[in-house]
Amino acid sequence: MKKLMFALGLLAAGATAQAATPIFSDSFDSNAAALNATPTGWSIDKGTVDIIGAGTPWDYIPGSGLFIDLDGSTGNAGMLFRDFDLTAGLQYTLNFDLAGNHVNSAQENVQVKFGNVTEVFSLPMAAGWTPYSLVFTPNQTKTYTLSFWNNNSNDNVGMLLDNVNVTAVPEPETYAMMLAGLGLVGFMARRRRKA
Ligand SMILES: [Ca+2]
Ligand SMILES: [Ca+2]
Ligand SMILES: [Ca+2]
Repeated sequence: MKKLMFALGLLAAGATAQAATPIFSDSFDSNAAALNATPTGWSIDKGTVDIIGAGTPWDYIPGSGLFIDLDGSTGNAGMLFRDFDLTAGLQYTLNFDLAGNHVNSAQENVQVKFGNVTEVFSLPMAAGWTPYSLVFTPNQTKTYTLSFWNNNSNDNVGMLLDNVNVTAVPEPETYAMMLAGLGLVGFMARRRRKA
């Protein structure tokens, strides 16, 4: 019985360690292409973004379906954001692809905020899709915001965004707690048999 519980514990911890659970994914391909638009499930603050790509005059990186120009067409780059209910003790990884401004050589930066983590990304003109990731481990279970905000406005051309996804895995400390929990279950099972 003891050996069985130990083996089960290892199995559970191993399986969880390998499997990052997908909790969100958006290729923006299910939207309708439009300038100054809000992709489904997202919100926009401070300005606008464009949904461009396949089937539009602005298919800068063919084969990507639709994607986001983070500087819309109103002279103010919009902050693209959405909320996530995140659980303390899980480690969340945000993955996304950015590409450079494909029209002019203006220096573009995109500020990405994921929960309490903020990082600024920059790519030269016409740079292709570049994968980035941010890791955030909440210390409280609550609603957090993910946002993308292009800083360089006034020219209606920003960096491009596609393939945003979020996965979750338990923190290493959580594995230890899971193992301890399984140990307790084994201990109680043994006690029940003795009683
Ligand atoms: Ca896409
Ligand atoms: Ca634009
Ligand atoms: Ca710009």
